[in-house]
Amino acid sequence: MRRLARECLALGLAALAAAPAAAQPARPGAGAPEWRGRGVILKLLPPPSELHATRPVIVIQHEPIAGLMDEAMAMPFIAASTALFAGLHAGDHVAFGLRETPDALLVVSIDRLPP
Ligand SMILES: [Cu+2]
Repeated sequence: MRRLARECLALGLAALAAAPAAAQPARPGAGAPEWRGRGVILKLLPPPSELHATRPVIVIQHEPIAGLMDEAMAMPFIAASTALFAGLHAGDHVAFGLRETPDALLVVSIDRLPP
């Protein structure tokens, strides 16, 4: 279980490292989420940050995501836009949407839930 979580984190970080700066523009047309998850925000990192020089990153302690990740874990995701972070803080419980794009698995929506 722990090993899987570490591998997923490694994959997430590899994806962050591979995401080209050229793809930086926020994508309002990112489209409907392919997966939906729930979790707690650990970090909101507008660029530049310790995890990415040019793209916004959110670190989430997420519950299992049906069809994508069978395990709960803490991991970073690239967000489609820094604007998604407005009004949110570390510790907030959120529901979020994910969409696969050619350069990254993107968080395309974030909604705060009651604590
Ligand atoms: Cu994960």
